[in-house]
Amino acid sequence: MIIFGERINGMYRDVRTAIVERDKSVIQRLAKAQLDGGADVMDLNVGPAKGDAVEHFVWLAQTVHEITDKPLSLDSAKADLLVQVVPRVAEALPGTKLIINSCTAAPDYMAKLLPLAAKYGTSIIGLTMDQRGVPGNVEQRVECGAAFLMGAVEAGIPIEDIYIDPIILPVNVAHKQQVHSIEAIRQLALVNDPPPKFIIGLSNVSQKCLLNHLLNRTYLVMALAAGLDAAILDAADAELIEAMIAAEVLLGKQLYSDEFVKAWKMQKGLA
Ligand code: THG
Repeated sequence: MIIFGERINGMYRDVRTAIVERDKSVIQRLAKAQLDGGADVMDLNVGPAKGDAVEHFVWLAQTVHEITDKPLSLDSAKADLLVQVVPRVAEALPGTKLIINSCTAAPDYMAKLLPLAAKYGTSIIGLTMDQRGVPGNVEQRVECGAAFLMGAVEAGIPIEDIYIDPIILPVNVAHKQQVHSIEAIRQLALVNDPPPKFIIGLSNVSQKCLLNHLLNRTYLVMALAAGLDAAILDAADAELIEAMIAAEVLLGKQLYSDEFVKAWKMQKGLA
């Protein structure tokens, strides 16, 4: 599974403060913890940090790139911000793979972000929602995913660079939607050959819930069984990563050995 480290997000107060104060050490320490946990990609989100969001993004990307060559996921719900940020980061860090996180299936989002992804050779994440919001049923989620996928392929984006995100909502506010997201992965994986990649923002499922770590790792295993390829998660959560490794062994994606957790770490250069 492709692990996107979630922790460099201005939603966290320590990150927000470090961005505004341009304190590299805080960001690099948090990023290193994600990398040490097995992150393959670093998700960067400036959140509600005060000041110039474009300059914040460029600084965050440069700061994280100083300690890793891994791909960077530029995370914002604002298409107009991403339109400014992607060319700046691409220019500042030539050769670094970028992921646009995220686009929706709404026509104005696709018109702004799909040509941008094609021009800069980035990957892009498409959410299964459109201008009407997050669908309340599986059928419309699948329709949005299919519309995004068709638009992305038409824009010339290679299938390997296309991710679909069936939007995870918190279980304490949106009862039963977690099942819709999983069913959307199953259906979209079946109707597309070759399929795009499927990704979720895992921690959404347990936001403001007690036993959030337990909910996260249980849901990750369920989604992996349905065909998930990637997740934005806290790679520093060791029990979560262990549940992921065990699921991959049981799904036949990795060979069993008596020390399968250690084998995974060695394969990643972490042990
Ligand atoms: N899909 C895509 N991108 C995304 C999301 C998604 N980016 C943002 C978000 N969702 C994924 N990142 C996070 C990061 C943290 C949390 C949730 C999602 C989180 N944090 C804890 C909380 O709020 O309870 C802890 C907060 C704290 O300690 O301050 O839940 O879905 N494509």
